[in-house]
Amino acid sequence: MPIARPAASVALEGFELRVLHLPLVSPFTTSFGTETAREVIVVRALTSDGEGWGEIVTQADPLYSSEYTQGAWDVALRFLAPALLDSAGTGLAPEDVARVLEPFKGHRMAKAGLELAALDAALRAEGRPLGEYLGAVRDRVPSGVSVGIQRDPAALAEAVGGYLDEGYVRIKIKIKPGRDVADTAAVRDAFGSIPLQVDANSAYTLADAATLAELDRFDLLLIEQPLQEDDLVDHAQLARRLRTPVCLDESIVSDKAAADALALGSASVINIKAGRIGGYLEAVRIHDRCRDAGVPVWCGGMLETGIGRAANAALAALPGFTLPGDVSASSRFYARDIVTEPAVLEDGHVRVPTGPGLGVEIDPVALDDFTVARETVTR
Ligand code: OSB
Ligand code: MG
Repeated sequence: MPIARPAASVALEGFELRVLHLPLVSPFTTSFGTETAREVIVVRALTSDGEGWGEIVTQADPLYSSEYTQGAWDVALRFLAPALLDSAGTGLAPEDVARVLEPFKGHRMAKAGLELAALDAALRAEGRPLGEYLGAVRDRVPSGVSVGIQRDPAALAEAVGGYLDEGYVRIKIKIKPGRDVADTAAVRDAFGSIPLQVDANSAYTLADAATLAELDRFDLLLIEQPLQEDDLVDHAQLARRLRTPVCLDESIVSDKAAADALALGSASVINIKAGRIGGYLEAVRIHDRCRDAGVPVWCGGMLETGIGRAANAALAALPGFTLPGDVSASSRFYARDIVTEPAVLEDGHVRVPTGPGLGVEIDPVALDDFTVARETVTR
C-alpha cells in the first residue's frame, strides 16, 4: 500500500551534517575489503518545530557502490541541502524531498539521509511513529545476521555458532572467489539445515557459473549479488543456470531498477536498502511492486547506527518483508551506539520502535565523542 496518510510539512531552517567514526566490535570483511570502523554521516534537520535525524550510509571508499563519504558530504552540503532549504518556503512535505532532489543525478545515499531527517522531523512534530507511517503490520521483526569472511572455514563456523547462540534466526555469510564452496560447506556441516544465504557483493562473472552452481547442493535461501551492479542481463542468464534463487542488492538502485530486474528475470528475491535507493519512500514503492508480483523482499543493512537501524526495523515490519533481514542488534557491530536505547535481540527479533518518528533518542555525548567533522547549512 502506498503511504496512507502523508506527513505534515516542516518549516526547514537548516541541516547539520556530521561525519562519525564508530569502532566496530570486530573487523568486517567482504569481497570488497575489510572495515574496522564505520565511517558514516549523521544528518540533523533543523526546523521551527524541532529536529529530525537521518543517516547517510556511504562508506569511506567507493567499493560497495560508487558513492563514498567525502563525495556524499560534498554533494549534500553543496547541492542537496541548499536545494531543499531553497524550496522549503513556508514548509516542505517529506514526500516532496525526492522531487526537489531529482534534478541531481545519482547520489541516492546522500538523498536518502536528508529525506529521513526531514521525515523524522515531520513525524516527531506530529507525534507519529515511522512504522505506522510506512505501513508496518508487526511490532517486531525477525533478525538475521551478516557474517564477514573469516580467516578460514573453521573460524567462520565458530563465528556463526556464536551468532546462533545469541538467537539470530538467519545467517548470511559473505563469499568471494576461492572462499565460497568450502566456507558454505563448513557452516552446513556444523549447523545442519539452518536458514542460510550467501552474499558475493558482485565478486563473480558469468564465467564462474559452474562454481556458483556447486552452491545449489546447500539449499541456500538465496545468493545475493553474484555479478556486477549493471549486469542485469548476465544475472538473468545466471539465474537460469542456478537452482539457488538469485537476489539483487547493489543492482537495485531504484524502483525502476527493481521493475527492470523483475521483467528480465535477473532476480527472484530483492534486498531493499532504503539508504541505497534514495530513501524509505522509494523503499515502500519497491515493497509494493514486489508484493503485487509475489516476489519476496527483505531489509538489507549498511552497518547502520541506531538511527538507520530504527528506521530499518520499521520498514522490515511491512507485510511484504517475508524473509528475515539484516536487521541485527546494535551489539553485532557496536560496543557503543549513538542512541540511548540501542536495538537488542529478544528471542531472535528486534522490536519496531513505537515513539514518534524514528522512536529513538540521540545520546548527545556519544554523538559528540564519535564526531570527526561537522558543518551546518542554513537558509
Ligand atoms: O552487501 O549487504 C551488503 C554491509 C555493508 C555494505 C554492504 C553490505 C553489508 C552487509 C551488512 O552485509 C549488513 C548489516 O548491516 O547487517
Ligand atoms: Mg549485499
